[in-house]
Amino acid sequence: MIKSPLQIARENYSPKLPSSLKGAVKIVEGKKTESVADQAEIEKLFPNTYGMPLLTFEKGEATSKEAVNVGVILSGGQAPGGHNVISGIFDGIKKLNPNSKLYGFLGGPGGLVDNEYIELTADIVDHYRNTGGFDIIGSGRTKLEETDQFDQGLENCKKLGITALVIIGGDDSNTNACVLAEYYAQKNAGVQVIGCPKTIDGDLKNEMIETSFGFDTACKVYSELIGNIQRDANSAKKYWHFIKLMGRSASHIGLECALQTQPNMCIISEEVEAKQLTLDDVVTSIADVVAKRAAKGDNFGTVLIPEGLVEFIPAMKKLIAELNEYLAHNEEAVNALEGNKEKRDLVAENLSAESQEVFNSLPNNIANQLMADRDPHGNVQVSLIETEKMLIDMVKVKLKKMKKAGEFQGKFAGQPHFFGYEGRCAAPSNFDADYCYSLGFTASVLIGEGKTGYMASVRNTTGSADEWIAGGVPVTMMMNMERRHGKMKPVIQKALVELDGAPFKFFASVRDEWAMKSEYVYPGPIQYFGPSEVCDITTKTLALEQGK
Ligand code: FBP
Repeated sequence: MIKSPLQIARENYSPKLPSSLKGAVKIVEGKKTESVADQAEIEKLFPNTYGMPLLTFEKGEATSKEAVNVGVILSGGQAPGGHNVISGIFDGIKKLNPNSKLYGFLGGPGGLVDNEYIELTADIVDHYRNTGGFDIIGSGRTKLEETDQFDQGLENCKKLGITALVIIGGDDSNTNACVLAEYYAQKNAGVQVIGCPKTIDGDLKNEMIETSFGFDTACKVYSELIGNIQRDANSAKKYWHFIKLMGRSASHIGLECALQTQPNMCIISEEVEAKQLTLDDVVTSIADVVAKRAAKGDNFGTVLIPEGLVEFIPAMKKLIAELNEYLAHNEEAVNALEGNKEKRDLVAENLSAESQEVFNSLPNNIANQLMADRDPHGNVQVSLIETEKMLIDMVKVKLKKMKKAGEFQGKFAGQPHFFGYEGRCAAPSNFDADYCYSLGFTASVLIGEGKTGYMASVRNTTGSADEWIAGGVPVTMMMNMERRHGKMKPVIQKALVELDGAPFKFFASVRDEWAMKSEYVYPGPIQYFGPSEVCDITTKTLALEQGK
């Protein structure tokens, strides 16, 4: 493989660890925990893993540990730093005992069930240190939730002598990891399960998990690109750039990128829902800013759009729920039809009058995209919906009307963009490289201490890495009951943007000014080597949340 000079230099980067993980580690038990809601139901469903104490690590006395065989799984979408979680686990279990072994299940959770794996030796791991991507073992979206899969997985672990699994994933994957931990504990199967918080979306966070890994790098990459586009916009002064950003339901990525780049507008889905805005309200708010800027001669600008926006517009949300329900039972009948028009007509006939009206008012391509295949969790694949193009078209129509009414004198030319895959496999920033390595190392300590049903946690992340607080959080602590596929299920509570949180409040206090001025910020590319205040900086979201 030909490596770039940066790749070669990054291979030699030593990720920073919290001081408690540097030598021998002592584990300190904190208070017993409770789930965030629905305590009685969750306790009943997780009799073996409910209520366990919080754990933190401190410097301790060296003790000898037996060798362990550990299996690791990467689950869901890629996020920068996954390879460092794996190298952290590898170094951590070798520190416990040099004869420990690490196996990687291939292609996501399905690899555990199908017994597809490789042994991750030093040669392999060294090759991937501080690199982006999940290609060391691949990832996948197979859900681990059936007891058949658990039993098959257990059999495969037994064959390899694996006594602990680390599942690196988002809220759904960690929910499933917790169910698996409970199942194995109940069976006395002798396999521990530890989770690790991954997702660029930033929606797996709470009091004990400050951020999911990958969010930092992905946002920095998107912000670099947005900054470049803004500089182009401010130079040519002829385009409005509509930039959709990944993040699934939550708008954390959009908000963070706005804080980093100061665009003219950033729509926050959670606010749209709270204010019960319609699609027309959103379009009008953009058209108003376009018209006001045009009045001072600025026929250009930037609008950031979270990828999940359509799901947060109440009428669209209702439409999507009806589509999910109808398609779940009638997918074959719809797919049997040849043309998209026929498909749309059949689907429309089976919607409520209100949803039918919304569905029929959408541009055809958007209606088609809303009918496309669901992901394995039954959700609309929001990354496939071209909201950015839809909004450009709708704003154009609105401005035409405004022109006729004498409310807009100017030009409007929209350029659509979608940033998602560009950032998910970028080389991890120093923050993600350090954070991920620490999470992996933390997982190895939890394994060495015989823990199960815990998620690796590293806190105080706006401080220097030395002062980071490593430990474990019982996954049941993050759970509540939610309706999924028509049934109440225990799931990790998804963290959406809080409208009374510091990041949003700050944004809300400055956005009107950003809308009219063109005081864009150009963050430039991630820096890996150089002054710490440039290279080790955290996200604005974390800094604001922690009052820094
Ligand atoms: P995870 O929640 O699995 O981390 O995935 C994040 C994400 O990048 C979302 O932002 C996006 O909607 C989705 O994955 C895209 O999925 P796919 O990779 O299957 O196209």
